[in-house]
Amino acid sequence: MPRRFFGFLILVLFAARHCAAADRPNILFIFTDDHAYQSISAYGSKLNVTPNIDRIAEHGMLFNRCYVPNSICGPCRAVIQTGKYSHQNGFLVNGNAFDGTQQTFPKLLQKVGYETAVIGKWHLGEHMAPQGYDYSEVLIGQGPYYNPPMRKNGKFVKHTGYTTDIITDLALDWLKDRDGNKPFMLMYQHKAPHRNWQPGPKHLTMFDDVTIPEPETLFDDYSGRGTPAKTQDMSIAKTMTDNDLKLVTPRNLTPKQLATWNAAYEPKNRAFQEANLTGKELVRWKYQRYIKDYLRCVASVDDNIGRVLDFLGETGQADNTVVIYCSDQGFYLGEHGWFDKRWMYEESLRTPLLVKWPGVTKPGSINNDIVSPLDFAETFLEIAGATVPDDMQGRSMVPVLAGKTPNDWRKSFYYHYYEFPGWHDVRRHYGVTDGRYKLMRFYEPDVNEWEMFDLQNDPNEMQSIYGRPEAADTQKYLLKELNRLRAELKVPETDPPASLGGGKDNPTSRTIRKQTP
Ligand code: SGN
Ligand code: CA
Repeated sequence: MPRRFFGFLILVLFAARHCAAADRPNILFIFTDDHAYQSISAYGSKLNVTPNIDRIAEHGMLFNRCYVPNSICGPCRAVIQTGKYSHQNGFLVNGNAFDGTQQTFPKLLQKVGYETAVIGKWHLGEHMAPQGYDYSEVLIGQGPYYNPPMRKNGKFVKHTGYTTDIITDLALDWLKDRDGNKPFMLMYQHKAPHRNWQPGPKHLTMFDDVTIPEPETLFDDYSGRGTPAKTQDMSIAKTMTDNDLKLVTPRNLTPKQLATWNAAYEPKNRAFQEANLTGKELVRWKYQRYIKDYLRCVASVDDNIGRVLDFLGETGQADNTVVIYCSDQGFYLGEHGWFDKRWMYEESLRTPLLVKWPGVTKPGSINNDIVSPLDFAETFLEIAGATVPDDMQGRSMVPVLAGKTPNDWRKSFYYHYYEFPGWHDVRRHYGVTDGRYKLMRFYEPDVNEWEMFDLQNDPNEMQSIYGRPEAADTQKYLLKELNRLRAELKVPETDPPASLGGGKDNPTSRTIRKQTP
């Protein structure tokens, strides 16, 4: 080949790649921790308004059935990185170390010319910079609500201020400074509204003069379910600490932050002490304190999301950016008397998902297909024009986003939770749902029980219908579906050792659970 022609070819290839890169949309992945769909106005919240999160719904698609494969923080994040279930990506419980050398979607995006960054909560092990990112600035472990130490590309840095604001400032700084020649994929990930729900200085007295409605099931007695619901440790009545309830002051605030904090909480706490509440009235007070602090944290998230959406608009990037809003799982806002997550019951199985993709998602559309964070890696790869590897276990949602759900889209979903023993005493379980019916199995030797629900007749999942003669056909069909999915997804018969926490090589094998009797 003559040299001049070769040089010309290189130029054409470079230009083609560059144009293709510029044409492909940016991906802004907004992620929160423990944000319940019940507290988003686009989902019909009776508790609060979230005008900025709602902007994504107004211009995009809202998903009613986004189910997490394993309702807990680190495991959901590992699912998103890999497009694989916990038993395949090796991260089954919080406390596992994520094997960052494995295939992940950001690495594959880098290969096709995307600039990648993760800013905020990571929670997949913090000793090194996350792999697959051109830039990372992440909280260490859970991270605090105020004055967070972080790791910037692996190096320790310390910030002063409210974490939700800081994470947003860092995300905006990165967006301003980045290499504009490539499309970006930014994971902008909040700590909020995770326990212990410390509001920011701007929202400390929000909701002070209102009473938030209680959920119907705040005083659930668990009579319609088995042992696990009765033996959990996640109730507002019994599990919440003085720290959760802000009856003690936080320890890591600056003098100025502390003064603002005390000015807000001291009068409320004095009134509480004087009221001397007991029994149900005390639970009601705890619920109000909890939900208000939770909603205050959400308000700050929502304000900050508004700043980022505004920035995209002001810089002319809104039309070429896919914006995704999601949480690592749902959360109990007093339903069944609970906070926290972990269960395959609706509030923690379902997570909010809103996607705005200008020109693709129909503004204000509502989708009822079963989708999952398991599908995100595949979706992002297709958006970027990259090949989706065969060993990923989800499916690209691109046609779903375009309003053209394929006929063979999944009709049922497999769930599996492993973290027992662990925080909040929720038993290991797996199960299947088709969106209406749900079959769950708690599979440990000492608590080997099944539950089944019909969400149409019993949306709050108060009465298991497992074993009832009139439900026998449904039970049979769900069991068949469960076994089919377990085989298809290659779920091992015995829990992998990593389900014990503390890393894959944990030698303590005594609590490894066999899943079949
Ligand atoms: C902490 C919380 C728990 C919570 C886990 C997991 N306790 O341990 O209530 O379930 O995180 O949350 S706290 O007293 O430290 O707040 S997760 O979102 O990271 O999975
Ligand atoms: Ca979480």
